[in-house]
Amino acid sequence: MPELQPLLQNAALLKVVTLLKNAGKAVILGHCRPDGDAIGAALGWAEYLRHLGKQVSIVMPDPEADFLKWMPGAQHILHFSDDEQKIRARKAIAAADLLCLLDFSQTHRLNDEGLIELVKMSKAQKLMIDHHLDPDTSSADFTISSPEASSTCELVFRLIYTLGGYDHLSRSGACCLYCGLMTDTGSFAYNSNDPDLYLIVSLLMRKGIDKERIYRNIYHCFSTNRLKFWGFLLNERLQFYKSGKAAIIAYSSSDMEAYKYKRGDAEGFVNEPLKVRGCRLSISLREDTVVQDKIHVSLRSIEDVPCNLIAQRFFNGGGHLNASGGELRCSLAEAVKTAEQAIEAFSEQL
Ligand SMILES: [Mn+2]
Repeated sequence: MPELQPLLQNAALLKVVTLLKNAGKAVILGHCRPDGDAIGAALGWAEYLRHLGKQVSIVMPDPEADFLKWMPGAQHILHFSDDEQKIRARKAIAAADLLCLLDFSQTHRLNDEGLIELVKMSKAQKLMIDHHLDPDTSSADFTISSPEASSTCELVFRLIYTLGGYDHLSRSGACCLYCGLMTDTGSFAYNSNDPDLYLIVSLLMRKGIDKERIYRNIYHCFSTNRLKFWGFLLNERLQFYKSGKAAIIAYSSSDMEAYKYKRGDAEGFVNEPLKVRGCRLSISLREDTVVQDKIHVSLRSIEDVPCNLIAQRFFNGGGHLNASGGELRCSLAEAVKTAEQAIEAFSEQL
C-alpha cells in the first residue's frame, strides 16, 4: 500500500509546529462568498486546532450559499457582513494570537476594507494555507502554498496527517474536508489526476463519511426555481462562438429577479457549456443585483486554454489555468463586447 508523503519536512514543519505551540487563541479566515473548499478547510482545521486545546473562531467575510449550510459546524461561523456577528468577530481577531488564512492567497479576497485592515494590523502570528497562484507571502508569517494541489482541504488534510492528527480526526471533520476535495475538483472531474488524492479520499472514507450523501447535499439541492433558471439560461442567455469552441452566458439582475434568484443559484452554471463536444472556453457574465454597472465574471476552460491570462487581460481578475474570475465596471452589453474581444484575442488557442 503506498504511503501518503508528508506535506512539510524538517525546518518548515518545525516552523508550523512552533507557530501552533505558541498559540492559545486562533481565528480562521476564509475568502468572500466562501465555497465548499473554504468552509470545509476552515471547519476541518478548526477541529484539529481544538483538539490541540486552542480556542478557535471561524470568521468569513459573508455567508456561504445555502447548499453548504448543512456542513457540521457551519452554524457557528461568524459572518463579518452581519452587524452583530461582526462585533464578535472583531473581538475574536483582537484576542487571537494566531490567524489562519485559508483558501486565499491575497488579503483583498476578504473583500471588506474593515476586515482586511484588522488582519493587517493584527499582531497575531499568521499562517496561510492555500492553493491559488501568486501567494502574497508578505501577508503571513508562514505560507503553505501549493497551486498544484486540488484544494485547500487537501493541504489541510495533508498537514493534519503530517502532524500526526489523523487518528483524532472525527467523522464530521472528515466530511468537511471531503467536501472541499469534491467541490474544488467538480466531483473529481478536473484538478484531480494526482493518485495521492485517492489515498486521501480512502483515508477520509475510513472515518465513516457517507460520500454519496455528501454528493446529494451539495449537487442535488436545487430549488424548482433554480432548475428552471438554468433552463432559461441555457435557452435564452447562452451564445456560442467560433463554431462552438467558446461560449458566453450573460444575464441581468432582472433575469435573476424573474426566477427569484437566491445566492448560489448560478453556482456551477459556467461549466455547462463545456459539456458541448469541442467547447473549450466558457465565460459567464452576471450583473450585480445591488451595484449598478458591476459585472461578475467567471471563466472555465479545458486543457491549455488559459483562463487566468484571459481574466488578467480582459476582466481585472485571475485565478487558475482552467478556472478564473474577475470583475467589470460597465453595462452588461459592454461586458459581452469585452468577452467577445477576449475570445477573438485568444482564438488561436481555442
Ligand atoms: Mn479552493
